[in-house]
Amino acid sequence: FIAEPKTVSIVGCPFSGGQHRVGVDKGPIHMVNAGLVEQLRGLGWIVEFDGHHQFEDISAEFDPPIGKLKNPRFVSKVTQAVAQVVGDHATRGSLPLTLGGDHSLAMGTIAGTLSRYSDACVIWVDAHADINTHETTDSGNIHGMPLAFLTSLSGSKSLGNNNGGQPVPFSWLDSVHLHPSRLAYIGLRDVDQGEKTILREHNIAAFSMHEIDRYGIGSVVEMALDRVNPDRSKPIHLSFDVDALDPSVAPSTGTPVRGGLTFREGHYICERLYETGLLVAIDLMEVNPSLRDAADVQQTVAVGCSLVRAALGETLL
Ligand code: 4U7
Ligand code: MN
Ligand code: MN
Ligand code: MN
Repeated sequence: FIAEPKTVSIVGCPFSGGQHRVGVDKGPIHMVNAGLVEQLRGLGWIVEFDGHHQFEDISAEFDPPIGKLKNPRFVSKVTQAVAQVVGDHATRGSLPLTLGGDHSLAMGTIAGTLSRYSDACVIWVDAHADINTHETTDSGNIHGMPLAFLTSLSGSKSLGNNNGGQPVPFSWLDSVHLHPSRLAYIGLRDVDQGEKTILREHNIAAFSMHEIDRYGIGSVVEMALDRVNPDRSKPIHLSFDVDALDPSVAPSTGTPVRGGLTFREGHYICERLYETGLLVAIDLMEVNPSLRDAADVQQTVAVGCSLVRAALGETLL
């Protein structure tokens, strides 16, 4: 495949239905207002700004929980639309850059990537594993579950078939299967007990902050690639949750966890993935400009833009 599209398509996803805090839907607008489009043009990319997508709301009244899952119909509908948009950009040979919004959106972005690149692997940079199933989730927040749906540990069938004659939420994902051997995590430090069992049982490549302390970020990224992309030949989807960074670096996010990646460690991951020439899609998720004071918000938005620039080649000499 053409390793490096020269066009990047920015997909703004002002969506917060996968969790309960207000404000994460404002993340994309802040990143674009900070000048991201111009910054990427400055790196030599053709930049298409595909707008801030307006998602038709399904009000809570018509979207009661299914089991523990909150807003299942809304999240399903939005992520299905995102999958279509991202898949279309990828199919046209452009690199989709999706700005979130909460991390449930990655169900859409990764499904979209897989529709074009069926052999793609996923590097998931996050404090959290986001692989709770309909059974293991405590919070019921779907932003903690996208990888369970993508790997088919959860799915429409596990939600039963009682949706008043309407399609069961997430049935659009029934045909999507990200094999667990195609997934590698970097930056984990807050993984729920049920998730640890899943990572172990499915032998998923998981590099926590402990491994980063032990081996250094340079070795950890190679170890992650060795697991999911040993020949460095498969397309790579990078899904970056800004809470992977330490809260002192990226304070304005919904579920901060201390002990995270430094500014450089976060950037190194992006730089190294760019350098492989294999990146085909990028997500930058969970920037929430409503949670902290103006200076913290500005810092978090700026770091988000900076990570994206690093993933698109800024820091390579
Ligand atoms: B994020 C959590 F219980 N695991 O399931 C859950 F700790 O996209 C957090 O990584 C999920 O920010 C965090 O609710 C989702 C919790
Ligand atoms: Mn997270
Ligand atoms: Mn599936
Ligand atoms: Mn996440």
